[in-house]
Parts: sequence; C-alpha cells; structure tokens
Amino acid sequence: MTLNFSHLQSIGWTNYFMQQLSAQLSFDELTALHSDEEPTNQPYAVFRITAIHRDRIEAIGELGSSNLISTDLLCPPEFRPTSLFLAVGDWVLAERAEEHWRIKLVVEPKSRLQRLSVDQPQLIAANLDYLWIVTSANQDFNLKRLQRYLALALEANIEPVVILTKSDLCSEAELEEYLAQLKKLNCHLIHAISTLEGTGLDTLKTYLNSGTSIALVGSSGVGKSSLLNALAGTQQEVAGIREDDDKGKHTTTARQLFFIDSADEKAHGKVAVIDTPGMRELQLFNSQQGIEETFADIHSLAQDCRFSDCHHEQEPGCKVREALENGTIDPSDFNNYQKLLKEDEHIKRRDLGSHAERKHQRSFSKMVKTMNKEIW
Ligand SMILES: Nc1nc2c(ncn2[C@@H]2O[C@H](COP(=O)(O)OP(=O)(O)OP(=O)(O)O)[C@@H](O)[C@H]2O)c(=O)[nH]1
Ligand SMILES: [Mg+2]
Ligand SMILES: [Zn+2]
Repeated sequence: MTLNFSHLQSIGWTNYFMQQLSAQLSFDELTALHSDEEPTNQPYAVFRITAIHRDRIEAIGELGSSNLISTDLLCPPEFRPTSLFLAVGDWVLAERAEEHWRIKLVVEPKSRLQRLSVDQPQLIAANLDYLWIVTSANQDFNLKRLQRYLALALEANIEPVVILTKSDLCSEAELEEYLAQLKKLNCHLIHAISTLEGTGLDTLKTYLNSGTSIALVGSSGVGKSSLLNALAGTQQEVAGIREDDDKGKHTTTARQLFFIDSADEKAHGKVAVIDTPGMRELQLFNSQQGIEETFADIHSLAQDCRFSDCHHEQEPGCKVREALENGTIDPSDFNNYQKLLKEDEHIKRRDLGSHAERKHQRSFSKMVKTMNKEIW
C-alpha cells in the first residue's frame, strides 16, 4: 500500500513539496516513506496543518490510498513556541508514536506570511498562492493599511487580491470612488462584492482552482468569514448583523484552514482557504523588498536620485522631491513609503541589538559555568 499522495494533491500538495521533502530526508527515511506497509503500520505520513491551538495541532493527511483523515498531531519541544516554527497551511512529515502521529519535520514552505506581534515574530500562514486582502466599503476603508497588507504579500511572493466588501452599503457613485482609490495601489486584482446581496462572488471563481491556497486577511468586521461562508456554504462563526457595524468586535478568534470545492472541472478538487481573525494592527518586519514593491513607482524614482543614500528631503538631484513637486507622485503615498521603511529599519536594528544582547548573555553564563567548574 504505497503512499500515493493523490488525495494530498487536491489540498495543495505538489512536486515542489515532494522535492523539498526528499531533500530533507535521509535515504532510509525516504525508503520508509514509500514503504509497502499497510496504512496501519505506515511509519511516516504527510499532513497539512489546519489549525494551531495552545494544546493541540489539527492537521489533515492521507494514510495509504484511503481518503483524507483529520487528526491532532503531537508537537515535540523543538517546534515550540509554535508561533515561530509552525503555521496554518504548512506541510509536515509526522512519524507514528503508538496510536498518535508526532511532527518530525516541516516541509520547506513555498511561502510564509509573518508579522511582529507584541514584539515577537509570529507566523500567520504558509504555502499560499493568493492573499485576499479584504476591506469594506465604509469607514474601515484605509489605503495606508491596505498598503501594509500589500507589502506583506509581496514580501512573501504571494499574489495579492484586494476585495472590497459590503458594496450594498454605498451608492454607485461612492463605490466608483472607492474603486478609483484602490486602482492607485500596485495591485491589479480588485473585486467589489456583497455577500448580503450575492453580487460579485462569481468573479472570485477564477481563483478557486483545485489545489490552490488562499488566506483572507483584513480588519475585524470587514466580512472575511461571511465571504468564506458565501463561497463554501459552510457555517463557521460570523457575527450576527450588527447595528453599529464593524467596530472592534473580533468574531473569528483563531486562524483556521477550510477546504471548499473548487470551481474548476476537476472531480473532488479542493481549495484551501485560511480564515484569520481581524488584526488590530499589522506590524511588518523584514519587509523592505515588499515595501519597495508596494511603492514601485517611488522606489524606481529613488534609484535615480543623485545620492544613493538620499533621504528625499533637501538633497540636490532628488528625483523623488521633483516628482512630488510636479505632482507625479502622491504625498500621502510618499509619507507611507517613508514611514514603513523607517519602521522596518528601526525593527531590524532593534532586533540585531536584542539578538546581540542574548548572545552576550549566553556567553556570559557559559563563562560563569566554566569558572564554577574550575573553582569546584
Ligand atoms: N451589509 C453587509 N454586511 C455584511 C456583508 N458581509 C458581512 N457583513 C456583516 O459584517 C459583519 C462582520 O462580518 P464577519 O464576516 O464576521 O467579519 P470578519 O471579517 O470575519 O470579522 P472578524 O472575524 O472579527 O475578523 C457581520 O455583521 C456581517 O453580517 C455584506 O456584504 N454587506
Ligand atoms: Mg471572521
Ligand atoms: Zn531622493
């Protein structure tokens, strides 16, 4: 009963991951992976993480050629804290541990989204094809926040898609205005929808191909879970209709991967969709390239400034200043570009500092230990 991965392919497994896994295993381990054992004796199995809770990790995998199974995985200490080592959407190889499965390694991911949360790096999701950046056609709308999400996606080489929800809440003219604003973003995939009226949902079907992985991100209350429900007909929790719409109420509390039927012809095709809780703030880090891509026009002008370390303030030969003065670039975009780069630089420096400090502390305690040994 050789592992055939056929069901795994429908939930996103590809040759790319097989190659990564093969490179991470010894010859004996690879042989064991492809052993002819009955599923009940199979020593290893591949799983995709669907949710990470404090005390357990939910995953879905394939045993033998049987259907996909859901199970909880045991998580050894080397993968803790999980927020640093594992993300929803990751593929892992697990080994049998009596009647359980224990994580042995994480298959090198194709992409990973991460942010800084309470000063700690935190993985958000892994192995995505698209990031659906969701915003609503009301007071939530904020171009600067969307630019952060865009940088997050571009840094991770994930195709961003901006989805404007609740189009039923505004007039046609207001909707046009929102869309005109969105067109200024360096993102060409923009959709306006209403889950209440069911409009625009068909246009999203082009993304729902078998084996594709998507994550929904955006502020609390913009309608991420409602959109997933509308596409899937599933019923994970969404807020009841609120009078005072969207302010500050967090309905979804954990990241979770769902599978919905693909819109293409493939039988049993699935699309992995990760619903995430609304983020109060998105603190980027290690995202310089993503920020530069988000503001590609400004970044490209900056390459032509006379001084390579130009701050675009009073320096002569500054192409960015020139473009600001003649109105080719938007001052608010420029401010956000500068702000995000400064934040990134600041975090980079602070991180290095704290890392150096930890290293220093370690070598100090090592020295104390050696001294103690020598004395006693
Ligand atoms: N008018 C209108 N309301 C909507 C639409 N989509 C969602 N809502 C409402 O918006 C509120 C929030 O929807 P959710 O889907 O829970 O929002 P969310 O983005 O998942 O929020 P969190 O889980 O807190 O991050 C609910 O009251 C929904 O009924 C829409 O297209 N039009
Ligand atoms: Mg939600
Ligand atoms: Zn300049």
